[in-house]
Amino acid sequence: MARHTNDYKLWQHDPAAPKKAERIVIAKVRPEATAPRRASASALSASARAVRSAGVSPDSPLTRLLENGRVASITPVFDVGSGDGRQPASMLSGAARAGRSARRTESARLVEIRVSRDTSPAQLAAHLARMNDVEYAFVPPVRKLFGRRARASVDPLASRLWGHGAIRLGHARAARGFKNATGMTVAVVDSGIDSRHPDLKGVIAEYKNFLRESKKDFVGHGTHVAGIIAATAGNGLGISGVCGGKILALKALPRDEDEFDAPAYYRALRYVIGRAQVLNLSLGGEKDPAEIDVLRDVIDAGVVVIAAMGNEFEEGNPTEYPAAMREVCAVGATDELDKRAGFSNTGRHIDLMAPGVGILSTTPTFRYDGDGEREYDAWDGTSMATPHVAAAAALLLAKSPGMTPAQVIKKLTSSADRVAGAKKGSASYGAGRLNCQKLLR
Ligand SMILES: [Ca+2]
Repeated sequence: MARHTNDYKLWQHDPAAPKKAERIVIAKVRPEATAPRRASASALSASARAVRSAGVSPDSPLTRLLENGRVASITPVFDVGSGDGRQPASMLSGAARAGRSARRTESARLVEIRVSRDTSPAQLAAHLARMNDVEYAFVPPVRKLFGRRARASVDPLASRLWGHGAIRLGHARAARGFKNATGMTVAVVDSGIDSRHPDLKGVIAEYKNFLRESKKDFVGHGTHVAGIIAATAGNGLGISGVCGGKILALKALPRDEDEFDAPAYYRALRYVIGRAQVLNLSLGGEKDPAEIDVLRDVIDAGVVVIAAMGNEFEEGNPTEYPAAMREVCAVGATDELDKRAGFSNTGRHIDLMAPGVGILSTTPTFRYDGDGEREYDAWDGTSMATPHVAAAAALLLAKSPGMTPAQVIKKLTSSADRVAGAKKGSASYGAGRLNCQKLLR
């Protein structure tokens, strides 16, 4: 069905007002719709100029939506030509460069459509999806974080860093030729980071806030994830991270899930291109075609993307994205006995497991999440497993800089320990539990 329709039954009022995060529609316009076919700029109406600035032809039916008031604005998600899409050529290996295709610009065709108050976003998306000029259109699903404070923790330091032992990090570090990931940058798209934490000082390469709220990490989640990857080792304080690399801290997840801002999230993902070698996504949600396009661009640019399986095994075990993308490394959580944590989602798309129960890491030094334990605390989640693997990927790239994302993921899985009888294709354990000693051998 690609015919334009004027059936205004589409525009019936929704009984339930959509949440703030649901007031926009994301659409991908077809390339042929982006070239204006007539009229100079001065001859165009204000609406036509607005859609043209979004990279859409003024001839497009999208212009009519602006003119009849169904749509408040149409803007490109990415400011093409700005730093957002800068070329990462200097960071790419030959193989990664050769693998780059026309697909690289797919995400440049995404537009954000702000819906007028009396229009139903879901109905508008369905209407747009039927237009010839539009490849897809949808109300973006929210992205939620996959880690939570272990509420009962009374003595967090007692739990220590058992995860480092489980992934054989000490053995890996003791091996001849071991190289810390000091030249590597791991991007953390998350709730922000407490950049003043004494164990994260000097670790953050760049901090960018994509939201309109304060840059502070009010959730604590991003601060916890960052500490697992790169808390300073040997400074006489708290804990140490797995890889000794730098963090590209990108705040794109709000304090309140209802405030989720999909375009801001996409911008944060694409910002990673040319700035980091690994992207940690301790988050997920329902399938989102724009996220898939943006992440394919990121991966085509040579970035290894590691994502959490999700913590809802006991609540129906849903398939979470972006972990379910084939090109993304999907990580589940194990406990100290190398058993799958009860909350850790399963599925055919799982790549491997890493420690994710009672993981001690950095937390904000200020008040966060109501009454969160300050400075250090032990948390549970596939969110905590994922950064163990992201940091291991950075160690592997420090040793072998030319590897492509696909090669890195293959090596992570082929070197994993087949705990609990894990074998290739296991929906519970994937290839098994991360083993840094075998990974870096
Ligand atoms: Ca430390």
